Amino acid sequence: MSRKFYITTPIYYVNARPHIGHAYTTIACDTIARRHRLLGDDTFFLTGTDEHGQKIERAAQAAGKTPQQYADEISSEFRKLWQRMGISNDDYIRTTEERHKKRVQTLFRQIRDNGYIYKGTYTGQYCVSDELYVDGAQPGDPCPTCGRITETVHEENYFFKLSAFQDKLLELYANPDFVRPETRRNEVISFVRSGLRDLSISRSTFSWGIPVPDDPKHVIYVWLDALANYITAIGYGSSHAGAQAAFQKYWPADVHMIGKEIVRFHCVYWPAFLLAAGLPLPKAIVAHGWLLFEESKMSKSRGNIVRTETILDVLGADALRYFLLREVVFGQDGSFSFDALVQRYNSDLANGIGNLASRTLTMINRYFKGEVPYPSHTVAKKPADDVVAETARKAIKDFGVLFDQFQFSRALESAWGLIAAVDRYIVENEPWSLGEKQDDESRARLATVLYTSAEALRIATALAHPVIPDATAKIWTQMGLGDIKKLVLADLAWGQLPLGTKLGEISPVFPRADKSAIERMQKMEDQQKPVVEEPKQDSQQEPTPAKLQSVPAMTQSTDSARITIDDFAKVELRVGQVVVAERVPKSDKLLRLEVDLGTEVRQVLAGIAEAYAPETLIGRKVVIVANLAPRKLRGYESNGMIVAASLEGGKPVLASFLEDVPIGARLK
Ligand code: ME8
Repeated sequence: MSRKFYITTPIYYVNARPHIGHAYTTIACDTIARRHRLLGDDTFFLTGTDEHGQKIERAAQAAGKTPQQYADEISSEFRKLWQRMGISNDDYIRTTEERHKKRVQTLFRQIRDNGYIYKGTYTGQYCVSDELYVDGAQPGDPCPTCGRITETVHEENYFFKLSAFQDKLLELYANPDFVRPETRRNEVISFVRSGLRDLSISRSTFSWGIPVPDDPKHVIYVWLDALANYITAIGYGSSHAGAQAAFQKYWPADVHMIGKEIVRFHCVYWPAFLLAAGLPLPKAIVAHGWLLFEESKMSKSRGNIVRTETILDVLGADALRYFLLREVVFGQDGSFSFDALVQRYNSDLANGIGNLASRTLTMINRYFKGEVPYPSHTVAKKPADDVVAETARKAIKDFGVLFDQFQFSRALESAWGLIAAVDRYIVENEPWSLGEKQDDESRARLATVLYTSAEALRIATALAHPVIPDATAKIWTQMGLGDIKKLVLADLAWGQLPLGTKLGEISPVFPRADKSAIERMQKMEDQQKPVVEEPKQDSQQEPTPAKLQSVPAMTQSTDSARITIDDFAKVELRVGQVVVAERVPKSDKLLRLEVDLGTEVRQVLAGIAEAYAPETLIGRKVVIVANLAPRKLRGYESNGMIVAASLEGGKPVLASFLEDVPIGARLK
């Protein structure tokens, strides 16, 4: 009887378009799901979008749309991207779907009926970006997770008796497989040991959410709503027999895969909700690290994202899948760069598996009329043949063990170790020289060398299939082996390549990428960023305004120091309005500002406290460098820079306008 296997990604917020950070988790899960299907497991792979809550409501407002319109648009972008990438999810859940909403209400009722929900009043700080109640924070304090300023919430809420689960949760963490990797498990243990407070699980000051059953003034806390997707999608709370059977079959999940920033929600809140509802717990929660770009976490708010589409257009989905799983040590943070991507692509895909396939199959075509030759077991057999077979056997074993421990990088290393071994074997055995000779011994040796190479290629291809499904499916067909989906991975062993197999048509699977691939991808990404129009070549027109920061009179600008209009276009200067200004404790110079840019409110730290009293700045329009990488100053994240002239002695004077200008206007 086949085993069941249920794996989930987080459901992604619809306040941002998908980027390769989201693709990373989805690819990892897709790869695991594919491997389980090949192993014969009855596999269910779920992904979707998280569409309720204050953050989405505000993002929709800023975009001038209703939350539903907004969610529809972005959710469909995620869905289309996964389709384009060939992601093999079995369902796609949206939290605004009726099926989800009803079932979340059922879950709420169940927890309430079991005595774990009570009404109270919450006064405290809330981070809208993380949709997180920040215990112990004071008004004006930054969120410990993202550094954004928290908001004060004072409202009547429903509370969940989280404190009742402290001991039970600690018992759960005794199982080392429940939270992985170890570092995350330790973090969770120390968080829970430090004491759990009851959790507010409803909000009443906005309405974009699922109404609390029997009290629709409240909407259910977005994290309870979102986490429940893992059970609602497979039929929890449904009255249909089919859905109930699916829930019985697939729940509990085998793996919830997440990024490390949402560990607390998954490893503390989620199991507690399930325990309160009397439901079984997931078997493992696996947290990976962050993809970094230009040294900070890739995210929309930092403006340092790389779109997946760019890589798909230039190198294809397999290249991205391989790169992310091979290059990033799973569990740790990893940097993304186009240079590294192209380098890996060329060394491991074009020159690695791609080259092995084309050279081996081309020689079988040339010397054996396209039929897999019979190896010799007698005169033409050499110890080197057995070494390749042994390397392949070890790769099959190691790949499985490492992969099942989520060590994708090392698993791929073992499969590519086999490819490197065959490459060396081919060089040392020179099949092209053997092919020149007509004597029986040379022919027999040639047959053995090509059979050995082809068999090793088949094994590497089978192992790599879940990671690079398109290319391996092509190699499989080129080898004359038919549909790779029919492969039974559990039976994979050396020596199964049928003799005399007629090869299919051969074509390169990974054409080499040259340097222009990097430039093309870079350019495609730059084009996505807001562009400044070129000034018209009109002699009557004023030149581009002088720099806003004052330049000491002595500074000579030389040609080499000049920048092009494209360089200038990279700087996004916008008009913002100060909505909050306050001194930063223990700093004479710094003010903490919250600046409304029309589409969002940014926290910016500015070194202007000696020149401006904070209260004089409220309501003032300022110019802000909006696309500056964020940095931390005295524990606060500063997201942008206020532009000021710097006078002698360093006194700053804020840039301002004589005419009224709308918030958000771009300077160019
Ligand atoms: O947190 N590196 O949604 P989200 C690696 N809706 N992974 C990244 C990443 C990066 N730079 N950026 C995003 C939410 N991710 C909630 C989840 S689940 C019940 C609700 C991936 O849109 C990673 O998996 O902020 C991370 O946990 C997830 O996207 C966060 O997506």
